[in-house]
Amino acid sequence: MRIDGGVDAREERIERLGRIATEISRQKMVEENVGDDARIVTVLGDQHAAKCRHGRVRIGEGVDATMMPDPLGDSGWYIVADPPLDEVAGQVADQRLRVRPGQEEMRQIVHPVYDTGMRRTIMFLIVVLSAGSLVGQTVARPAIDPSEYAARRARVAKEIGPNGMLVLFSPKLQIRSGDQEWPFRQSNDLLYLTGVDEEETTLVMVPGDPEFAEVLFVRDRNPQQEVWTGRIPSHEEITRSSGIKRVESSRVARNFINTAITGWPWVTNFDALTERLPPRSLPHFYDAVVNGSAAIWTVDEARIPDPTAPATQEQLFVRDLRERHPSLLFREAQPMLIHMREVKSAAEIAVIQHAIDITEAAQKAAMKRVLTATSENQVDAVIDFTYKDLGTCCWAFPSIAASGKNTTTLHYMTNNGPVDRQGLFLTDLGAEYLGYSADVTRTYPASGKFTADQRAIHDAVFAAQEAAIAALKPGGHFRDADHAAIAVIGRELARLGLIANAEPRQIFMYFRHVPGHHLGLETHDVADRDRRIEPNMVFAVEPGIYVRKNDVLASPVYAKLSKEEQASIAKALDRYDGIGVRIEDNVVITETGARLLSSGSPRKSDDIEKFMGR
Ligand SMILES: [Mn+2]
Repeated sequence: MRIDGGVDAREERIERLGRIATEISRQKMVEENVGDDARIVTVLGDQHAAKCRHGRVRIGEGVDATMMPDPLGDSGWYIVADPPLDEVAGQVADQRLRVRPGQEEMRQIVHPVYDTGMRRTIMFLIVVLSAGSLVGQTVARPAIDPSEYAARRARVAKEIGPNGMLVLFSPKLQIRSGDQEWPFRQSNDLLYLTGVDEEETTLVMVPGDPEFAEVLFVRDRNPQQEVWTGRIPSHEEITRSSGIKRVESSRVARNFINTAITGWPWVTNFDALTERLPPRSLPHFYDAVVNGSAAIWTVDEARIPDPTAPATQEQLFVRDLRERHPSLLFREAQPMLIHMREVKSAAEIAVIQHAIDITEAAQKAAMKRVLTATSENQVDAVIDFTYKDLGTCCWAFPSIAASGKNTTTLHYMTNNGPVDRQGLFLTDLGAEYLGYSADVTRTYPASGKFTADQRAIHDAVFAAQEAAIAALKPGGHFRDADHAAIAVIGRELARLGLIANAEPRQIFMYFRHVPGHHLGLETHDVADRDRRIEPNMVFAVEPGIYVRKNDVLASPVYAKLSKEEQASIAKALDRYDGIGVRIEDNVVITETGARLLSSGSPRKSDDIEKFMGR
């Protein structure tokens, strides 16, 4: 980044930083002093440079930095900078303090965390940072190592046991209209166990027969087809990315499953045959079929039960096998996979953080754009632009860009109304990265300046969110966050005169949804709602207040109130009608509480106004 040094000098500096970082991680337990040209500071979340739009941590010009994530996830990231951060002529933001300290304060931050930070375990180096120019900057993106997919499959193998067979299919392409298809999206469980984001993929695991413990069926290379639809990865490439050694053609997937169940030899190359009647390929599994202990594990249950929906591939598969092989047992794999997916690995948290960073860049772009936009569309457009510009293909869910009264519609997705200059603007956004979702909502004034009434509602929701986040800790339950948020919202609604007293039915007139959910491969990630909170679970926390005057006046709860109560509420409704505020942030559970992952875009009223520059 030292621009005057030229490209060679810069690369040399970055390479040297990489070496320093590697040295530190090797000597982490014994060596605390890393020399005169490097210091370590712990910060939350991602780390980027001053002129970089990601904007989590700002580092002044002329600084190269490299960073390492803390795999334990509770003390954040390590930055090695050159020159040392406390000599940087710029600003470094430490989000834990929710301030953007200047140089003086910076010195105070660096040194205390320097010692404790060094004692943390550092396992790998993720991001080599460079900045100065947005074009051509080299930012290594977080990824999930094939060994991690292998470890997940090993857990599944153990769970389903030697008599089990797990079968997972990728979804078929869906028709949008005519001969146009929707973009392919891999099924989450298949993605979770293989990382393979390809259509026509089937994972079959038969742990009892080691040769076929893991078989992945994928498309073959096909030059004719590749001319039209792009490159198909080779089987070798699939092996490299997934760690699955046995990769076969998708054309023979069902044939293989039938072979395993019927006890035939599985032959793909007849020329190599030396015996007329080769032995069974999967003798152990076949024995289990014969003695009635063979179990087919698949995800049979639909997430949203709908008897009129067309059957999924898994459902058709199970239906077919039940008819033809009545002795087979069928087991639902979903609870096992949910249990695994609820607790995230260090690599998953880094990937989610990346999705969040991109989402927050979009939030900040939206906050700036709304100041001059005349239509919600225009704000939506910079959100999409930001996602793609920062290197992710798409959203995890359709963006909500709502102006004025539309902020009170929970899942508003029309995004084409005019911008109400006096109203609030709400953007509920989630970029998707490597299949993982972010989910961050900000509500801000379209003019850049909150009115007193808008601010009152915004601050009430913020207080509720802070209370909910503070209530999340290992051993607890997500309901604790729910109760904490409701308590604050009830108190605040009563204070604003919008309810007569803080009873749940009255609060429900303004806050109808649950205050959060697990976050992962799904935005509303699969979860066992009764499970206690554990470290490395990731949640979105999203309380809100939505004032819809006519709905409240028409509600049976309102009708039951006394005339005086009704009159007093009606007055408050006139004042706050059309104000909808949701604040949504993402947190990871640590050993002691919850750590904010989405501190890179302003959350508090004052910070929002300051950021919007009005
Ligand atoms: Mn959400």
